[in-house]
Amino acid sequence: MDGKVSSNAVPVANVPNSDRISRLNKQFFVEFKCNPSFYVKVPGRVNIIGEHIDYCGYPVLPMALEQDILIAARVLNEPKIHIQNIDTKYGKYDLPITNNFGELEIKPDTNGKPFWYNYVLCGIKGALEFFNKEKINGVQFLIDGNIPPASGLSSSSALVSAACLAFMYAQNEIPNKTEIASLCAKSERYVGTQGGGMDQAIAFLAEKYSAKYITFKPLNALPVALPEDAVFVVAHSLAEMNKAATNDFNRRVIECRLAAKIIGVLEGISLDNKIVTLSEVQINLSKSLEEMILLVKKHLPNEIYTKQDICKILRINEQDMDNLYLTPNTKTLQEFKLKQRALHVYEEAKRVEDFRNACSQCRENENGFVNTSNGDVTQNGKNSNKTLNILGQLMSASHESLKTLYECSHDNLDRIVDISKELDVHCRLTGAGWGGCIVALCPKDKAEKYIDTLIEKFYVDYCQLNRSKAKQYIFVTTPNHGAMIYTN
Ligand code: ADP
Ligand code: NG1
Repeated sequence: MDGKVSSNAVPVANVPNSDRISRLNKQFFVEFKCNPSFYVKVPGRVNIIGEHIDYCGYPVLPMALEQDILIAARVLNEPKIHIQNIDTKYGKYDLPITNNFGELEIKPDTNGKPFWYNYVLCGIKGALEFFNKEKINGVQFLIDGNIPPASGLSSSSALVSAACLAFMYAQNEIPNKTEIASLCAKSERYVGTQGGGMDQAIAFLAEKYSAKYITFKPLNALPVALPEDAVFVVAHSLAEMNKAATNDFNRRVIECRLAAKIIGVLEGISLDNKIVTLSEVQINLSKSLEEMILLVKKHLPNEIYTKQDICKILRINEQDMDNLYLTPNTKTLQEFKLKQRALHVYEEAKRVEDFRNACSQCRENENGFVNTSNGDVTQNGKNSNKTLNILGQLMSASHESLKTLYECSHDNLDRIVDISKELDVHCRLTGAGWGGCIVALCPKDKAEKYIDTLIEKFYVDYCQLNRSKAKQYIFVTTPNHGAMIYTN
């Protein structure tokens, strides 16, 4: 970074004139008795398909939302951090930075749930570790977020990423998008979860009007043109789940690690004691996803594996297993589902490829006709119905797999999926799950009826909400751009 601005740098623009910025300025003055010197904005995201596979090394297909985390910031000449939130339910936090920046402690509350400002500290810790500066400026942050929290729309990563970006800019650094995305993926793990990097990647690499096909190693984001005659509807299940407060998320991560290790070992790959992902094993074996599915069935036939079973296969003792493969919050687990998790991952990775191919095969040419990959030229409407159907089926299959193989759905999510099916609309849970939101692919001409039906049948009848409240929980979304810095 070193002060140079690369062509891939996070964009800097003039401060927009908006009610939200005015409100933030007023509150900033009340809290800190001065004006902010700059702002950063980082969007949430909805993942269209490719769930729980980023941490296994497989590509995913998200898009950025309109909802975001906006930070108003001021640079301080002394090494202090003051963090406040516009929403008073999030208390303030003050920290003098000691000389030893590496010791910024990020600890949860006594119930193991992270404090909200831990996510901000993750971002700052990442930034501090990244550059080697003798003099570090302090910051005052006032945070305003409107991404539904703990709902699979990546509020936590937007908060980590915004804090990291703002802290870097306060040190006069304008980071490169790919570098800061990787840095934030790593630094969010200080909160305790072993995420794969999808959220931070789309937060920085998103572009307006297109979803992104994101690959890891190396990190890259290619545009995906979505069908023009459909919209994506996001609906909240009214159940929230903080990923870092339980071990459900990390359990899945380590189950995938163990499955990868066992397949690798039983296929005779020399892996030492390294952690490998399911995709690294596939690459190492030079097999297709279909062949990997067969290998899962061959090498992982059991419904349940105990710790002893796994140690026996890997020829290690339980202490080695704890130290080499488990996270602090999964060391007490005794039973693991390896076949189910690995099957989901390989099949979901295949669905992402199929989804992307279906999107690219249905491109309109200038004549209003559609060129398909097999050379057929068909009339737009007819072909597009077929594509929507393919995409929809893939989304429904993804949900079914997350529900049965990955066991990360929730009754409310399944209820929304069932109501959607009655209307022939395909949808799936998005984000980590166990609550949160669904994303539905809905033909444009059906969207109004679909939203009305969900309001009536799910929010009003099933959840007993009134209609006007219900409307806050469901929205149509289009792809937004990624993170920005605003200054005058
Ligand atoms: P998500 O799927 O939204 O990323 P997580 O469970 O990973 O959910 O993180 C949610 C947590 O992020 C919240 O419990 C809260 O601590 C923090 N958070 C999200 N949005 C805000 C906000 N606007 N202000 C303060 N903290 C927030
Ligand atoms: P959400 O639930 O939106 O925070 C999490 C992970 C992603 C990915 C998805 C499941 C983090 C920060 N995010 O997203 O990396 O694994 O679950 O696909 O851990």
